[in-house]
Amino acid sequence: MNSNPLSTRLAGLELKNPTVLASGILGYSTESLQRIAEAGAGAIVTKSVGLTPRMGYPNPTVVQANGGLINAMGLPNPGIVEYASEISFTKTVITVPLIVSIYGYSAEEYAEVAKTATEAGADAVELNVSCPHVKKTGSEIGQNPMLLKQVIRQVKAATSKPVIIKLSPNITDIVELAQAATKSGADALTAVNTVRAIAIDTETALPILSNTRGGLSGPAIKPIALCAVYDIYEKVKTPIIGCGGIATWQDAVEFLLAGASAVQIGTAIALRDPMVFQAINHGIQTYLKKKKHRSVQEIVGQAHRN
Ligand code: RRO
Repeated sequence: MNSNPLSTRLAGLELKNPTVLASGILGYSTESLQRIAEAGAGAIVTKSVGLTPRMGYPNPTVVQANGGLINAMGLPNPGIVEYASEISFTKTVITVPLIVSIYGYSAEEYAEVAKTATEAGADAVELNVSCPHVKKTGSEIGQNPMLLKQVIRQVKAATSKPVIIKLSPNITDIVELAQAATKSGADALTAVNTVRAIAIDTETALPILSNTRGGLSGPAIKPIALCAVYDIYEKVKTPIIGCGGIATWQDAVEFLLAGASAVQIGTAIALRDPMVFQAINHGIQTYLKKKKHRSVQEIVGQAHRN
């Protein structure tokens, strides 16, 4: 038996612990991703990258809200051709799985980006089909089961690596999308991306973000994300990665009990610091010991036992 109680398997990936860097928080550079790996993350997800470079939106792109952050970065990225060499270099430096988040404006584009990322050394791809505020990609794809299926099928044909689907909470029934993703061969589901939100400046009497609307992350969305994980776990067998407002070990354990096999941490790094990974892992381990569990895998979905 594996003697590390925190180790877990997820969509064919071996993780030394169930905490994962969420997409979008620390960008692309090897140095910042290495810093998170050294802080104790069990895997790393990059910021989303597409086929061609994108500038993103002008400032302001982030505004603080009660219990979180509202962002509308607008998918700034260097494009996969430019980023491929950084993926290869990052792989020579970090020892935890590297998951490359990708987006596209069509199924063909998603597939092409997935292929290039895989050739560059990605251990898995996470499909961003849930960015709440960029037109013709993100949630415009992920809110439509037919389009979502096409994208996943083409990506699965383009890569032999695990394909993870990041779902949007901005939908009536997230379980329907989770089922569509599962039918098309998704290896894991990340639940959830940010919640559509807005902030207004009373002085200027205008929205604060240059894009007007953005996505809310952080503790304010934790109960929404937790409910999404709970609902999906009831109906779908595909492994789930919980994401949304996880800042403490108690948050992480709640997501595991709801049915997540791993958790992603994002805003807590921005609002606190990367050491949050160590604190969360230490807390999970102490909890497992206290409750006499040998492995983190034993508590996945335990809240469903009645
Ligand atoms: O870049 C963004 O503005 C962004 C993305 Br791609 C996403 O998936 N979720 C989000 O809140 N912001």
